[in-house]
Amino acid sequence: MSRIRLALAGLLALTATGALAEPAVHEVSQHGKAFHPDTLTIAPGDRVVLHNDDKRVHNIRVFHPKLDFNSGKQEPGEPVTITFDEPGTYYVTCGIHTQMELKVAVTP
Ligand SMILES: [Cu+2]
Repeated sequence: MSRIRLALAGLLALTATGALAEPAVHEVSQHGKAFHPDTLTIAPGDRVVLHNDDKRVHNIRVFHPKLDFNSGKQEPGEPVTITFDEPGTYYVTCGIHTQMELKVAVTP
């Protein structure tokens, strides 16, 4: 069997055992001008959904070489979804309430 065939067979086996899992969705609430929870450890490709459970507008920001994100105005009740594709440590903040911080560790 060629090397390519072996690699393909390995990939199919991984898929069959579920090792290549579907991306997970992580829910985060914003209330009291804070993220709850305020730290997450996730896998590459996972999504984080940030819910504005405050009665005020937020503005979700991520400043990172691999992810430059700006939600614009996030109204109360409005969810914002961020997909983290690349491993690394990211800090999600609010452009209005700069003391807000959510640490997201993306580890393979
Ligand atoms: Cu805010």
